[in-house]
Amino acid sequence: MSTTGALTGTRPSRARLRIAGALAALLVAAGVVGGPAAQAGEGRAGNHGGRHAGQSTLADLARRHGRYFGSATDNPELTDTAYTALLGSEFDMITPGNGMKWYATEPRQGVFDWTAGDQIVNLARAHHQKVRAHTLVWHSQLPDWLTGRTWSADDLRAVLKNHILTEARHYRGKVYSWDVVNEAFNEDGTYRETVFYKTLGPGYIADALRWAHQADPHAKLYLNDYNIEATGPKSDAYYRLAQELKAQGVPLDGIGLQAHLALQYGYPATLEENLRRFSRLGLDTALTEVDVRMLLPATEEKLAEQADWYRDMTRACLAVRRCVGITVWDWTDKYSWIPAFFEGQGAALPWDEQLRPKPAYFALRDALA
Ligand code: 9MR
Repeated sequence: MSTTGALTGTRPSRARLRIAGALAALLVAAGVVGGPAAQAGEGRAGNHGGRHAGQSTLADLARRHGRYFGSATDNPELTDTAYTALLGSEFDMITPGNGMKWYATEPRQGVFDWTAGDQIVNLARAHHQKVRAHTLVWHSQLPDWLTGRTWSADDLRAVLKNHILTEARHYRGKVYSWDVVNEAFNEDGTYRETVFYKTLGPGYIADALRWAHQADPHAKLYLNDYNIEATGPKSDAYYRLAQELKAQGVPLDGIGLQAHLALQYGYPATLEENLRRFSRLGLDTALTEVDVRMLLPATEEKLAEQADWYRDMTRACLAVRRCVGITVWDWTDKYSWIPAFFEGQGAALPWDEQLRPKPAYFALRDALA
């Protein structure tokens, strides 16, 4: 994926940065957030990843606003018990980062494998968490049998229908929502030339939503993409498509704004306005894959600015009634996808690689409090 920096926006004032920096320093001094005392990375007694025993979690705080607070996770991380402890306690919504993607669930045509997805659904159940399921139709992480040949429209349509019906039926009643189609548009608002678009035309999106609804009538059905946090050609394309789909009675419930942000490209200043216009169409919205990366090394100032962005995004969601919740794309820098995809960048999540809370975590609490 190439998340580009087409976004522009206002940056927080230096005064705000100083205040955030001073606050972080105070928290470090008070031993609330990992400073030198926590450098060894040991879990401090009574402190659960920044939260004191008995203190409310991000999910508790979000719930008071009628929202959820979630995290993505991935199967290989689930052997890390310090990691799963916080995953299981701090959040009330889980998204499998990879386990429900086409390559994982239908590795051979017509042969389905639910191992990875089920593991995460079962873990979520054990912790009384809901699941945002991700994703039924995407141009990336497709199995070789699908990408390695050409398809007639009739054959690909049958393959797509079978995949959606089978997977959405398998998880029927077990997931809160589905990202039915992921990343369907280019930056300029034209349709991405995926195998589905090229073979089936733009109608594949409406078909996918209808089949998903047929298979799981209670799941909330989303279209999901990155770089659509601000208004602009790409999010306008979703707005127009959503209008059309609603007018045609296609079962679309929400738009997922991934929110893979980068400090060097500026904050999406029109986020709230953007959420609001989808709301007015009668759609839910959600921030579905939030992270805020930066050029490394992370400095106190960058972490303070990052904290401001997490706070501002959360406030934008809370300000719009139909923004139903926020999911971070995993919660600790230890398991972030960023360093492997963007050389020299990282530190994107609210907890660091030693699972210690960063200023962003406290900013989230602050926004939700
Ligand atoms: O988190 C996922 C990572 O483990 C995979 O290697 C990567 C492959 O593209 O996909 C990541 O998740 C993506 C998500 O499914 C869709 N939006 C962008 C995410 C980051 O690439």
